[in-house]
Amino acid sequence: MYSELYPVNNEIRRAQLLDGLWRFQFDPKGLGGKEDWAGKGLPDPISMPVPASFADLFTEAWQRDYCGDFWYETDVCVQEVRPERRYYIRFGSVTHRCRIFLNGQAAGEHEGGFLPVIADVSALLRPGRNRLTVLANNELNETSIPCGAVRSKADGRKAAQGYFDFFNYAGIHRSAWLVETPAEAIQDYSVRFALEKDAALVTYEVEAGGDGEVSVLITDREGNEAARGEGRKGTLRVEQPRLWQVRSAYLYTLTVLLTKDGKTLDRYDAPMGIRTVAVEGQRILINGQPVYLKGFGKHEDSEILGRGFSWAVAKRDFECMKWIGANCFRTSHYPYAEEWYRMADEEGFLIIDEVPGVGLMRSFANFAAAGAGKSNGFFGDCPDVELLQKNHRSAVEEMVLRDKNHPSVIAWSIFNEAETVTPAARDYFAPLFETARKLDPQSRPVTGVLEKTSSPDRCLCWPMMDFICLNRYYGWYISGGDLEEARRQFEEEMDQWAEKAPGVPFVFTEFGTDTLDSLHKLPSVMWSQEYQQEYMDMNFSVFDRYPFVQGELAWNFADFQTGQGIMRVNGNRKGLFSRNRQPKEAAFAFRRRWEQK
Ligand code: GCB
Repeated sequence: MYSELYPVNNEIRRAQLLDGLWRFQFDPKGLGGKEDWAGKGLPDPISMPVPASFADLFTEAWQRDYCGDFWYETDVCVQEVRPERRYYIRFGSVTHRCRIFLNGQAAGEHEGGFLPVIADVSALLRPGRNRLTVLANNELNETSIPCGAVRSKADGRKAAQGYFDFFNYAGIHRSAWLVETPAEAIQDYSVRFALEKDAALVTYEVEAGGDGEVSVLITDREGNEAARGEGRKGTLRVEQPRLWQVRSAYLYTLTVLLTKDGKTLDRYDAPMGIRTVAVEGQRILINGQPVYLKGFGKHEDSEILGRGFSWAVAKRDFECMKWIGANCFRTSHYPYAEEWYRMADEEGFLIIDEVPGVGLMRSFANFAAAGAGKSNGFFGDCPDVELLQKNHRSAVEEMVLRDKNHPSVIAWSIFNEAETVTPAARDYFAPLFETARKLDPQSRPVTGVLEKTSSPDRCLCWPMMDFICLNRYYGWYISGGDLEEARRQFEEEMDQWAEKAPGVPFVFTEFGTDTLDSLHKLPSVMWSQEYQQEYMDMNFSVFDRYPFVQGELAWNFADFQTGQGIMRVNGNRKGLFSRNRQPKEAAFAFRRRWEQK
């Protein structure tokens, strides 16, 4: 695996941003390989912005719903190529899989659409103009995550069918870079913390190529030295530390230096927040203090861009989340662009970081059937469970490697609403939980998100979890329109959990109602603004009855795009904010509650 370090520019490293207007071509017949489009150039390209999903830029349905191979191409220009340097092409993600070519030569490939793609192009890059080509594919199947299928239509078109409730957006969703490092470079680092009365111990480990000497330096916000050390591993002492606190972040700078014979070979600077995370009894602790998680399950989703990253959208989302009094979000249902985590580090937000382990359940529409407790198996009859698990494990490994140093990340989520009631599911998940535990230097809690079928009497996977995440829709998928009956059923289940898993914190990672911002009705009906509020009040009163409930992440932060169907009105409308990030009425009630909580 290549270094996942986020690209930086300094006196040694170069990171050239390749975002902009690229050339693009759909390849429904899969001709590009045979005709050597990578070698000869795309025969009939149109222009395409990067980063963005391609789907919502077009005006024709076949383009929006396109499923299959598609190509991107651009020129990468460099002044010189030096033998003592290494050159990498790096994408924040390409959805769902891709192959990279430089000047017609294969440079790398990646499976999975939500984590970085890195290709070493040192041997292929030439001074002057280079042609960078990406062959991408957005088909879904049951061996890669997220899971889904491809249906072939009579006219030869393919249609992606996700076993999940979000639009199957695809494209180059995150920034593209040409990264240049020295040949002997800093590859990776990790930090973990222990707090003493008036000091913090920062234990670090650096991976670097060659036999150069490593030193690390911690500086505070004013640029004063807080600690310094020599060697590839060690423990540093920061006296009177300013801790990274929830919604009150303090970031030091960690500088890693690689030197040889007094000469600096490489340098990497990164923000560093000093904080600890632990689960103790029924509580989640940040810096030893209990924290109640308030916030949302989100999506990377906005008008026009689809799932493409935008600093402006992210900024607006953080402002809305601060306004409403949130302190946490889950990256449902896949790891987000790294820039989200950098902003969360700065804003003091907590993140439950989730792999795309979604759709691992056989049911007519996973979210609906699951919400009503009607799933039936998956791992027993999935075509190649070993390959699925291998891809799932790679996603866990890459996510932990990428995100392990972010103070905002407080937990890893291994799946959303998977089948968890069979021994096959338990055998499938146990090693994935293990992988996250083994790789995380900060030993963060590991969790998974349970839907209704994963009930206290049937779920076999909750004992793997450090805290238990529940998605519950009493009053929507269950007893919709009758909140009294819904409350009764909800409390019945909670009483069972109280008995089954005493001493474990619970976090609600989903609860919500589809709500149209245009609909008012008295007395309330499902889909109205009034119903959303009454539903939320009922949920809040249940959460407040059970002291082991340690968080409430509403579904969803904002309305978001899904596939078409009889269940969705141009997307999922469970947002507390509309898709263009304006509050629905219930958002004000959340704000009042969260200001107090
Ligand atoms: C769920 C899923 C989520 C759906 C949501 C819903 O349980 O985890 O992806 O969007 O329900 O609104 O149905």
